[in-house]
Amino acid sequence: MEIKVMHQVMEWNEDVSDAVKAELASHNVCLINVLGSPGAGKTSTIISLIDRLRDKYRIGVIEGDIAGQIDADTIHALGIPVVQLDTDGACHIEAMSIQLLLKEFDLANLDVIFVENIGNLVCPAEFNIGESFRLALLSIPEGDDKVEKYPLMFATSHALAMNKYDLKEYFGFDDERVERSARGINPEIQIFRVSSRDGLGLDELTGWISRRIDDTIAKS
Ligand SMILES: Nc1nc2c(ncn2[C@@H]2O[C@H](COP(=O)(O)OP(=O)(O)OP(=O)(O)O)[C@@H](O)[C@H]2O)c(=O)[nH]1
Ligand SMILES: [Mg+2]
Repeated sequence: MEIKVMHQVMEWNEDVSDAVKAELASHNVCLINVLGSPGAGKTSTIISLIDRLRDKYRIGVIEGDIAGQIDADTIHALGIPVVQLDTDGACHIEAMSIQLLLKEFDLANLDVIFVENIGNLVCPAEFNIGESFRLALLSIPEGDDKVEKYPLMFATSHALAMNKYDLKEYFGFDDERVERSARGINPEIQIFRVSSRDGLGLDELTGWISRRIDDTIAKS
């Protein structure tokens, strides 16, 4: 019985995800689902990307957290429209929440919405939220075995950014292992080595994201 209920929730989420996609397409808005562990650098990376993309695109942010609004306050201080989604302890965001939150934005005056998903390598990967594409972050201190141990997130993401690359030497992190295991389960995945702290690799990541945004907007 429990499995059947879960199955229905998943199917329902897929329907709502499709509806979110259609609504975003009707307004020419690209939604980017940013995933990764707590502390992987999701907020830091979103801020770095906003900095590099805001002259070209009108950007909004949805901040998912299980409590508080620390990240939303940080984004708000940049003068970017932001909505905090408090999941009340739930470990992921569902499409229905995005559908409701879209009403808080002036979609006619936006090109891009970043969604910072809940810090978690497991649950968020299971739920489509109407995103145009997924960006997964894996930070160096988490270890180079994480793609093998938590494959779904990396199998379903369009890009993987190894963040905190400035710390690589301290952690003996084998980035080739990560690249091999990610390509093994997802041959198309784009892989970037970045540091949101010192800017390494962010121009490449920004260039790829910008092309994906342009493709999405052109298709809608
Ligand atoms: N050395 C280094 N530190 C970083 C880098 N990116 C982020 N940090 C630091 O890592 C910590 C966590 O970064 P956040 O951006 O808050 O991470 P997050 O994934 O948004 O965290 P949650 O929202 O709590 O899940 C902060 O102290 C950042 O300053 C990086 O590239 N290098
Ligand atoms: Mg954050």
